[in-house]
Amino acid sequence: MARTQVAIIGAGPSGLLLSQLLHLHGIDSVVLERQSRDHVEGRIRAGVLEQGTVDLLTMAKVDHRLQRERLVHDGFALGFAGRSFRVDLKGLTGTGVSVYGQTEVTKDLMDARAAARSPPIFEAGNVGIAGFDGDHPTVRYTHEGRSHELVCDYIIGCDGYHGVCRRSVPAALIQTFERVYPFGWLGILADVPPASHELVYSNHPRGFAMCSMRSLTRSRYYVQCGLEEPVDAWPDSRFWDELRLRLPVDVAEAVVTGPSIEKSIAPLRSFVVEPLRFGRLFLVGDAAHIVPPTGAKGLNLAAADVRILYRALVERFRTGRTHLLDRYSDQVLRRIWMAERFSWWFTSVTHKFSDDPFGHRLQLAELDYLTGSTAALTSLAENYVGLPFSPD
Ligand code: RFL
Ligand code: PHB
Repeated sequence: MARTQVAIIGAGPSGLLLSQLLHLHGIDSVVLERQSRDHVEGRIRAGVLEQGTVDLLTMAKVDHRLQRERLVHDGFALGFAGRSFRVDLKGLTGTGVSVYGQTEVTKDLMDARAAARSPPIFEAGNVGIAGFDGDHPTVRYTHEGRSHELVCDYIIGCDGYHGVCRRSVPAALIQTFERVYPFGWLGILADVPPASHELVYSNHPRGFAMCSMRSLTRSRYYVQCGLEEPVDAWPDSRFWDELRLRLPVDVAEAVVTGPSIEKSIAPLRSFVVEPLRFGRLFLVGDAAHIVPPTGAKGLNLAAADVRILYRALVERFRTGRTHLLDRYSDQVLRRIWMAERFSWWFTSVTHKFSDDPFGHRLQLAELDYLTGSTAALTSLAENYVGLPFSPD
């Protein structure tokens, strides 16, 4: 039977970042991951980092490549009613955002954990957690055909929306809040230069579209699509045609097409559970909350949870005091609900919700108001770049 101080389930960005920060503070952890390293590194997901997330990655000493390769964006464009409007993030808030893929963040963290001779245990099967309502939680799993048991002080569920940790909590102790949207995002990645040097979010009567990027030679584009549509119904040519129809004309004309190197459909969902602590089990990141990707908040919110939790764990192991752990759930839920609100709102004003001409007119009025009001724009900008953390 093995022992560690903190057992972390899931080697996504939350689990890896928590493990790395704990390691830098002399706290020992084991990360168990269901998938292979290649699988985890190959998932194409988020692309925008708030400055608070960059700062945390710097604290975790995994910002070497990030500082060199990130693209700093001081604004983004909103397309609607045939026009395009720039949101000057830097001018409105004093800060911008960094474009650097989640794939790269994950790779940097994996490299750091491997360099510290503490890589995750990949392809850990049948992970089961127990005893978190008492003083001696345990994690059971199988690896390379053998069964293992890990005894620990705390279990941290960083295992995403489909993970095992949240599902291990008795139903009577946990409350779920959810909103499912009647559409998804079809995303493609292509090795072509981006159509615009900044991101573009476009409200169009045919549905939402957006332009993002991973580098100056790799573009990421999305179009709103039906939930029932198979990816096969979207050959590249159809995707490029639909994208151009939905973008402001100047952006559409600048789109460079090419073969997709990844294409997938993600459903949109808002989801939160409360609380996030159950005795010696804590939920972090997508295991506890999901936002629709419109506000680019998913990964940043996961990092914000880690920021609060690692300090609470450091305090507990240094002094024995649990007051910060006791506050974790309430503290992170405030920020989570603000991000839920913003992501829901930004989705609501940019997407097509069935054939609803009245609703579409309201969206246009809201966007029109935004472009004419510094107060409204500042609200959008301060949420997009990430709300400030309370002083440490
Ligand atoms: P992750 O990244 O889902 O990592 C969870 C890890 O846990 C593993 N796991 C298990 N391991 C062991 N035993 C089990 N029983 C396990 N069950 C699961 C999984 O294999 C996985 O490796 O959660 P984490 O670390 O909290 O990170 C959160 C972010 O990944 C997430 O918020 C964002 O990627 C959300 N998201 C996006 N966010 C954005 O800001 N912009 C985007 O464009 C964007 N696109 C996306 C996304 C999420 C997606 N998902 C989850 C389907 C696109 C997709 C497709
Ligand atoms: C992305 O680059 O994948 C991305 C960027 C911003 C978003 C969503 C996705 O709001």
